Amino acid sequence: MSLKVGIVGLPNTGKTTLFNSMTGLDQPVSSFPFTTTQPFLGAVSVPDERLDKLVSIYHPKKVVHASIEFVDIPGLGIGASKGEGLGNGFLVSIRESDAIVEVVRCFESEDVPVDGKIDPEADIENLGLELIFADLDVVEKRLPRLETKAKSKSDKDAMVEYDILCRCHEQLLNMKPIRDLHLSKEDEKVIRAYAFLTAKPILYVLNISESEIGKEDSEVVKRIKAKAEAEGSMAITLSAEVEYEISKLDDADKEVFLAEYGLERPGLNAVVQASYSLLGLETIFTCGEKDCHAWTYHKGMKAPQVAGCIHTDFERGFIRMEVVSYEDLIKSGSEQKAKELNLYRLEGKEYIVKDGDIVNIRFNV
Ligand SMILES: Nc1nc2c(ncn2[C@@H]2O[C@H](COP(=O)(O)OP(=O)(O)OP(=O)(O)O)[C@@H](O)[C@H]2O)c(=O)[nH]1
Ligand SMILES: [Mg+2]
Repeated sequence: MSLKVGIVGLPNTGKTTLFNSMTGLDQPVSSFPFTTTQPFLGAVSVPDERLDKLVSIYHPKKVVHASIEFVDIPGLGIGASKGEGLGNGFLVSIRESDAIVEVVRCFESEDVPVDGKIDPEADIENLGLELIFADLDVVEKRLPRLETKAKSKSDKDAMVEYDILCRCHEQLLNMKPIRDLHLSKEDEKVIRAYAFLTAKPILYVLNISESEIGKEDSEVVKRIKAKAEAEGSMAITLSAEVEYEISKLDDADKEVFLAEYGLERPGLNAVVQASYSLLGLETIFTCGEKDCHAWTYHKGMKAPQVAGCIHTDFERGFIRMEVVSYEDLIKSGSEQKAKELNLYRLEGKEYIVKDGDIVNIRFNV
């Protein structure tokens, strides 16, 4: 399942620093704005403590994490929609993303220049406006033609699409993102092809100063988090620079470093996990002596489709799915014990798979 998360933000907010820490790549970072001039793609494996526990039960030869792709997108300057900075040519990279991680500068640093003062709320507002302008552009180009078709009343689909697009238009004219309309699943489907930027789920990564790590959130951060939550988005704090340093350490040093900052785990884990959940993804596992494997599927999928995420033959020839929940397996301590306790179930084609299920697929092609 190939899903992409676009990392967006104003220039010099720490996007590439974050991208490098997540992917282990080394894309250029500097204190000059617009360092990144081309979108760059990297795969990130999804940290999952459940998989680590399963490995301690099965001792497999191989461990495979689920993974998602992140794209480091060049900074979007204020006025990008009017051609400022690198212009908005990179909006297409955002359009191609399934979800957005917006990096917001909260850190103070004399080495990294900033226009005026550090103002994360204004930055979020301004970047949001750029995306709104871009969507408005798309809607306003499309509406007149659709209106003619819809008003002729002969084309039912055009009438439905016109109605939804008018609602989007009004929302955008009020300078609000389409995401806040909370469209129904059916309506979303009708306008999916437009790939509206402001309709994409968003995670705000608030890039705070090193000295703020582990402390109570500042008032600004509290306000941003509350607003994100109210609109059904998410916001987390981390220091991209510290995350980058941590990512370069081996496991033992990592523990020490994290403890020094009073952190239980790297902030990156939260970024990846939140992105995963914004994308509506969940995980199942297949486990054995050979390998422990995490697989990604869309929340709400039924057993045969989920089986198809592992192998198309599994969907085509699906018979049954043997399932034990993660909690039940861990509680019993081993597969054999779980079987003795009758904790394994046989599920059929209508079973809606649950996050954390450990599965064995029976199929025949
Ligand atoms: N103090 C501090 N500096 C940071 C942090 N994150 C990034 N920086 C610095 O900020 C500058 C910009 O970082 P980048 O990662 O290149 O930022 P970017 O958002 O990718 O920038 P563009 O590609 O130009 O849009 C660099 O000098 C980084 O070292 C942080 O958490 N704390
Ligand atoms: Mg960059």
